[in-house]
Amino acid sequence: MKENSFVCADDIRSAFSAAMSVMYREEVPAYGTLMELVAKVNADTLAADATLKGRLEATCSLDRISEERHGAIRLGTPAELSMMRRVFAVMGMYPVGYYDLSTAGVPVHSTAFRPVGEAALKRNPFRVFTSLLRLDLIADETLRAEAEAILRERRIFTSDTIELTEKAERDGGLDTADAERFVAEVLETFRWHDRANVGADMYKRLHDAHRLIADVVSFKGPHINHLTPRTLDIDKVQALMPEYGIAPKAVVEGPPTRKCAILLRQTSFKALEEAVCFRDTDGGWKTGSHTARFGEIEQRGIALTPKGRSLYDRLLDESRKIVRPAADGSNAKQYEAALARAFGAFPDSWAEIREAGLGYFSYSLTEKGRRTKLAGRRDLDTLIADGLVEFDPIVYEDFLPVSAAGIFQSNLGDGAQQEFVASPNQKRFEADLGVAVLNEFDHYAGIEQASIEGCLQALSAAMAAE
Ligand code: OOG
Ligand code: NI
Repeated sequence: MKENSFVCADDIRSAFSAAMSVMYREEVPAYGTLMELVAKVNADTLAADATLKGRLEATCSLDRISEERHGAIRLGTPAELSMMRRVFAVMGMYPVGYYDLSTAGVPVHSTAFRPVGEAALKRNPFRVFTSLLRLDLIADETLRAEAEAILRERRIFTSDTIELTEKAERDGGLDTADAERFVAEVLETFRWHDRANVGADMYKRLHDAHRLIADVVSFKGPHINHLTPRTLDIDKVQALMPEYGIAPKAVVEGPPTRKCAILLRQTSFKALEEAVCFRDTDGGWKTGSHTARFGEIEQRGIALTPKGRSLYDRLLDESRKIVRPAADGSNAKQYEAALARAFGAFPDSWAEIREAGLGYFSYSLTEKGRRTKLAGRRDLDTLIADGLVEFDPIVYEDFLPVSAAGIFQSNLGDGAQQEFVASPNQKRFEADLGVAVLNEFDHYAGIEQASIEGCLQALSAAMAAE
């Protein structure tokens, strides 16, 4: 088969995220309402800010601004995780970053499967935050063995998904008909099952150990638990949710509202209680309920360097020592005030952030730079000072462990706080995954460095062409 008859991985990912969106809106109507609210707030924000509109027009497609940027699943076994990695690879999604959530009382560790490289991100930035359950953190050995046995029996991928993934690996891609079939088959893995794999008693025991364990072990597959569109004004969507009949979580996770957005801000509406049935001993079904699925929104800012990230972590920690956000929202205002005060120490202009080496930037030639020829190389700061080179923030494409924990917690119910001994185990995670995760800092540094080289080369090429 000729290579050019393959569908590009970016297109398979786009088709997949569009199909997920349709499915999730049908399954969780409140999510459709959230999407409408996000689209409205984004339209209002663009209408009120011509500069923002112009900048976005130049860098991304405006008609897709309110589309999903990520979703999340929770897997039960190493075999599921490594197969999931192979499935995502067909869609051009690779594991970036390692997140240990044990410190936050959630017995999972995670990575984000996402497109890597500027071109692929621009085509469609859809990512899936993927967690693997850590039964090793469960004290009750009997229950752990039972949960393992249940998980061992289930098959979360259709046989066609496996066959098509192997075909893509063997041939180097999928043709149009296969790609379409692949998307439809993979969707099955993410679908909701209202019939549990277990009886009500087992569900209760799993649930008593941790709600998240019940969510992973009790069902046929790793139902998508949320999707997340992008908003241009997260504070406004958070404030408007109740008016639309949606209950938001208590606070927005991440940095406070700022002029120069950094990293990632996110919030969600609380998971809904849904009817499910459990296996009865007499072969019938017994009705009950399960709470897992929600909707989330995100607003992204600049990717921070290790130095910027450690400042972020320190300031977040400082403000949380003063006020820890309560799940019922009773101290939300105090938390916001403490957060804003702590982040007064984080520079809030692009020039200062750049000078202090806190963030990653993409460099390009100015109009003047494009007309200029230079003999020899100059350093970057001189080129900027001379008005030949300008810089734009590189967007953060990853996640934040404290924020992710806040999202998990708000959807596990208010009584679910539980302590685990912190035990990050990236090596174990990578062994289960079958590859090492990519390092996000290397990725941003690479994009920045390539943009600098591009400018320097263009300036001397202009010379050579004379
Ligand atoms: C994942 C929660 C983390 C995010 O955006 O940080 C997450 C989950 O609840 O499974 O999606
Ligand atoms: Ni999320």
